[in-house]
Amino acid sequence: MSDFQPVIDFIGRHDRFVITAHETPDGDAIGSECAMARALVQLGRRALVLNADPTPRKFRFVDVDNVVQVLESPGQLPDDLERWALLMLDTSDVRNIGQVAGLVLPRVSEHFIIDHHENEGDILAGNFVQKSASSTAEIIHPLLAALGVEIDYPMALALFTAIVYDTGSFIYPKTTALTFEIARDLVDRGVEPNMVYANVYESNSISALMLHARVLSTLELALGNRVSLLTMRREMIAESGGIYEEADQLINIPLKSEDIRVSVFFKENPEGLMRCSLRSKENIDVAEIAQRFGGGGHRTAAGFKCRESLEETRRAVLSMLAKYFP
Ligand SMILES: [Mn+2]
Repeated sequence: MSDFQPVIDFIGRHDRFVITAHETPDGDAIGSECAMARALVQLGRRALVLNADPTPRKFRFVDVDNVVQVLESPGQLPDDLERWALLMLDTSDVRNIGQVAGLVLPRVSEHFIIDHHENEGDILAGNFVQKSASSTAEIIHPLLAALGVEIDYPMALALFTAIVYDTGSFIYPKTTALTFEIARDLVDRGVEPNMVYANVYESNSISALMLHARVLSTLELALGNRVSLLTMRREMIAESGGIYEEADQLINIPLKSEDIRVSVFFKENPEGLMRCSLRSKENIDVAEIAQRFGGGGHRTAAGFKCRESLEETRRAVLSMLAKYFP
């Protein structure tokens, strides 16, 4: 309980909160925000959820109160923003919250971070970063108990979805007995795991399937078939009619081959911004590589925004990985 005291004090000091999470929000970002917003309202506070990017279609079912908005213009912000506090979830890097960093962060009275990523630096003030947690939702669940919040069905659904997403359905390395204890509690509160699975993993469009076919056809192998590379160009998104986020799980496919130890996925969004995602098995620390390029993440799952050309970045990533495959 005492671990949470700084967060409890932060919530005690304020009555209005802007909640945000990282750009291109994922299941953990959206689920954590929805649960936290509802919990704050239960505690008699006001909560405004503002993100840099839209909620992916497959996660909209957890936003039962329809509270998650995209911050597009300063007109959406309350006039008395200096009386509000900012709660940043699922990222500890202010470069990773898009326009919220410029429009909200400088004006609020205080901000606080709840996160589980292995990023270095850029933690400005109060924070609760637990790198061992499988997900931000896994931190929020016991926090809600410490705050005296009664976890209702919408909060349970949001937290369960967040955990399912961030643990790859309870299989990624940070999945622990605590993860299952929390999941058990959430199922006790009415969450149906198959309903969550159907929404998150069986709700893609046909255009997503066509996009997957194109991206998978770019597969290349490097470093003695230990490293795989996938590339999604924005033309592939346009030609297939798919959506950028619909490709986010493809990075896991090469890892199904026993020999592949690292999966690298270059993905260009419709605006032309190229990101690089990295996944690894065993002792290969891809967070370290992502940090060298200004990004971050976890030991086995990390990413960064490409600042150099695709060819240069690709060469640099492969040369950093080469030490693992002498
Ligand atoms: Mn997360």
